[in-house]
Amino acid sequence: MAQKKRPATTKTASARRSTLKARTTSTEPQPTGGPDGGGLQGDPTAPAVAPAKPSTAVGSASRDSAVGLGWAQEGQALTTAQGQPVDDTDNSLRVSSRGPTLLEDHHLREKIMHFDHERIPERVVHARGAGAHGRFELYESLEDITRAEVLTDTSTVTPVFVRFSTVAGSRGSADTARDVRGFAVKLHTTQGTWDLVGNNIPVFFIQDGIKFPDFVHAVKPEPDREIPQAQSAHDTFWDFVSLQPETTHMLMWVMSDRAIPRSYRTMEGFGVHTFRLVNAAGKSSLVKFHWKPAAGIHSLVWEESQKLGGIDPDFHRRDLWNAIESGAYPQWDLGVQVMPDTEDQTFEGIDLLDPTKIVPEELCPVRLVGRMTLDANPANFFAETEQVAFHPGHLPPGIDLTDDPLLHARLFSYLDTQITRLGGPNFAQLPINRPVAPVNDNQRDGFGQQAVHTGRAAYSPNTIGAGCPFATGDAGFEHFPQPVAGTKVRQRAQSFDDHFSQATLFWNSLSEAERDHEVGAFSFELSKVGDPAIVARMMANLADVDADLAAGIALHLGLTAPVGDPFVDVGASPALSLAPVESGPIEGRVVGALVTDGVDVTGVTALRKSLDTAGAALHVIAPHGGSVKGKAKSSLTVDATVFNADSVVYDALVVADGSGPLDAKSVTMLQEAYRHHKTLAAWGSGVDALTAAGLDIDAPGVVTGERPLKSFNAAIVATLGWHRHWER
Ligand code: HDE
Repeated sequence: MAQKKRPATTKTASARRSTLKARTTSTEPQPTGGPDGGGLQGDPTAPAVAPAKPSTAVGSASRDSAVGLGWAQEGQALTTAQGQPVDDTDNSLRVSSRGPTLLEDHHLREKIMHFDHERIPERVVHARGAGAHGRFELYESLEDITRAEVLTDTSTVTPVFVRFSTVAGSRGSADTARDVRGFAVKLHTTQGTWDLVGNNIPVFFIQDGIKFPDFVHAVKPEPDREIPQAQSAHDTFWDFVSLQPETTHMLMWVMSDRAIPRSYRTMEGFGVHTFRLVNAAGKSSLVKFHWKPAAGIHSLVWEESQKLGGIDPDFHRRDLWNAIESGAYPQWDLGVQVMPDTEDQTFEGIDLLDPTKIVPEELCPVRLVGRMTLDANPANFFAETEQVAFHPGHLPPGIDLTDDPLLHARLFSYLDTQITRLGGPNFAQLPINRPVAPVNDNQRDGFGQQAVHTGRAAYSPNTIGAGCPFATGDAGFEHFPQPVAGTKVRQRAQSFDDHFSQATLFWNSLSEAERDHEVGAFSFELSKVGDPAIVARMMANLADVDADLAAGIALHLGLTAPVGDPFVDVGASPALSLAPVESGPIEGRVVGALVTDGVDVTGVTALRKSLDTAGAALHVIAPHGGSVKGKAKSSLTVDATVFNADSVVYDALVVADGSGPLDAKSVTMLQEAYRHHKTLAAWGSGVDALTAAGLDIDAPGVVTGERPLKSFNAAIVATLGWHRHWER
């Protein structure tokens, strides 16, 4: 997979610090207003009056004024929710020090009452997630095909909030489970919020939203025993998908390395559905949206992802947080595949309304137009990441929908689910959800109303409010006037019937290592299914994808592979493979250095510098905490000990000269990193530790040397840039 070629726009650490400062100082209430009845009075989270454009400061900074940090907590003294100073919060009011507690203790009752109601329902899907603030900058105008300012005005900096998630697990489940990842982007555009609520996989399991509750019930823990958590490896999931062959293409993706990403930063994002862009002349084009990660697309290996589930269930959340805190800001380029809006809405024979189909990049190249940078962590997880509410129908003028039946069901669902999850219809007023564009919507009252609306005219038309707010006509969002005619039916189009050709295309496009992983994943999952009839049905479907795939799985399961009837001549799409074609960037990677007393401190320090320059971090791992001694009074601070470190949390391991002999745990870590195809390096006597661990020091991805010269450190950086060494 080619890496991105665009220049980086990463900010410096000092810029990051000033962003943080801005976040903690923007406590001033903003002016409010609008024509009669339109403003939110006394709402300290309201944005400034009708800005023509959001601030050109970085996205997160302009976002901060809306989030209104500081408003919720003022002054130094502890108070009740009513602002009454609290004398003592450690002892309840009682009759004598060992007597009954008094109902009169309002502070106790208020404190416990609030605590009792701290939880809100988690999302029914995508419950487990992590978010970040950032900015989107357009570098190529799409004026030819859309009138949306966010895609035409290259001078605008659009604030964004992104939430990544898994689908099946509950809010406390492990990050690294095999699953699709949600990739939901809220862009606060000058013309209202644009939510691009996508996934890291470009297709979906089902073609019609009416099947979504069935699919989700099948993948979630089984209802009698509530087992298993965050896993598809169980009977009900495979029962459903084996009966629903339209899932086959998506299953190929979910059983691939895409479903166990190394990091949120190393995932692609996809809008999945075909959307429509409409230009100023009213001409419509069909588009698919892509996010291409600057850090490349990389994954874990299955054993690693399983172990991480126990060793660090927050692995992805932590990685995102740490990358942003360290200034290694995650970045993606926004790309569009643009296709003509023809009468049949197909492209090269592919039905663009079928969400189980991709348009291969080789048939329709992705045009890169802008860059998203995540540069600030949330100030409060609940207020922002948990309360953010996305909706695929939040679109500015110039971006529009198509008739994809999955998309239409989503348009209903997202608004509906927030009412339960966020407790009423006013969730758009929550700071994280408030548009940067001015809001004047005539909506009034309801649970959780934060605004003090003024004026008498909350209806339209009116004269009492001088006609305000008024509908904007052509300047507003106009639905594309697509002619529609037909008979009401419960039917799918015939052009949705092919469920296998692109599954075969996907298989054909994988490298040898990726195919091994695919076979391994199917074998693992089906080995957990208790009902042989389900496995047999699934094997029959997979035989229709590819004979080698079915044979490989059958071998693992001890079965005879069925004979299928796969499509022939579907070719391959090289863009679907994750196999890198060159060494890529290593920003945000973490290298563990195994050391003991006697270590070559100068060498470790030089390596740390080289990694730091490339944006990666080095952690010193020693048999004990504190520091380790080198030669001539030098020492190194220890970041992790062999007791609390594990190979799976590192991208590479090095053994420094002067270290050793290594303890059994360290030896296991080296062997595991080797088995997981990671970069290993050692210099001086550290090389002996690799040999003593039984590792082949001449194997690909193993860097050894006498001394940590500049060229040696550069070789480690370059080797790390390949991410994994599958040849081993
Ligand atoms: Fe969702 N989905 N979905 N989905 N989805 C939700 O909305 C739904 C689908 C996606 O970080 C829910 O606010 C239906 C496709 C993401 O907050 C809910 C259907 C794609 C997120 C819902 C789909 C997605 C959600 C749960 C079939 C990729 C997390 C909480 C018609 C293009 C957003 C919520 C976040 C969340 C319904 C299919 C992506 C229940 C009915 C296809 C990234 O409304």
